[in-house]
Amino acid sequence: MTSPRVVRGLPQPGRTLVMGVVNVTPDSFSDGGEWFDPRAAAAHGRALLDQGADLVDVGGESTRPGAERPSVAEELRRVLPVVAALSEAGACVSIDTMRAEVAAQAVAAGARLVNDVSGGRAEPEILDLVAALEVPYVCMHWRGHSARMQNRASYADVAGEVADELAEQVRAARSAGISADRLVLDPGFGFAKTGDHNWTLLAQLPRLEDLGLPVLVGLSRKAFLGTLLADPDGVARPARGRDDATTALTTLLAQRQVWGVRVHSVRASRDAVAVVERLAAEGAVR
Ligand code: PMM
Repeated sequence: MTSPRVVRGLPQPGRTLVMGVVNVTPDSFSDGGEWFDPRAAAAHGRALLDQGADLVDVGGESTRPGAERPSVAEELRRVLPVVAALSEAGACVSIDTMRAEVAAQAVAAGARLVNDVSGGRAEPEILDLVAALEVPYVCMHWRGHSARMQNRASYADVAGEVADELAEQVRAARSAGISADRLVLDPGFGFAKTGDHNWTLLAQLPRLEDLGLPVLVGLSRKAFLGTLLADPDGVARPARGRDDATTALTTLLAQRQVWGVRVHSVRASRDAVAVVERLAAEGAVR
């Protein structure tokens, strides 16, 4: 079964959506520091739009394992000007935050989607807020903050447990009043998961799709790709060298008709989706 591809309030291009990443952080594993200045971050977001991003995901907290959390005031200082500038430029902006206060102010500044990597577990009141604001919500599988999450990477059946725990998070979101047509699921690759867990979960994605909601996948530049592409001495490929593998994954995921992919290299993923769509029109894929 493939999951639905329509989310109320978001673009519906009839193909896999490409969400571009704008991390306004000093320390993200993938691009840490590069867009820390809000003006640089907004310019980067505009460049991602030019490359064809359907959504631009703005985040002010690094979720790298072991990262320290910024204060609420600092997170707001990082993201608000970027959300405002990109919304003004016509982008469909997503706010990547676990905090209700940040989500509220970002939506007031123009964000149209709340991407909560804790899926309501860090601050359950974010669910009430999202329900009241009537904005779409990404509910990601999560077992704890970055400082401790890798201690919780233990599963007997990773896909089954992630699906069950996500279903529980979705129940909480639904009972807070978020409508089903505004919900997106995300398996949370790399969050309380080892590289092997990521591969198994990716291979068994249909088990999450069986929950009947659109699925967003964030695999871009993640560590398990660095391990896969390690040099002959076993040294992991650095984050920047993982974009081609990321694009290969986008191709496979577009063929599976997932709702969206969250990536750093937008043009490459948009090209991959275009290729899949063109071949699908010939009846050659799926
Ligand atoms: N990964 C990161 C941050 N935010 N949001 C969603 N929905 N899914 C993800 O997999 C996800 C996320 C960490 O990656 P980054 O440092 O490249 O932003």
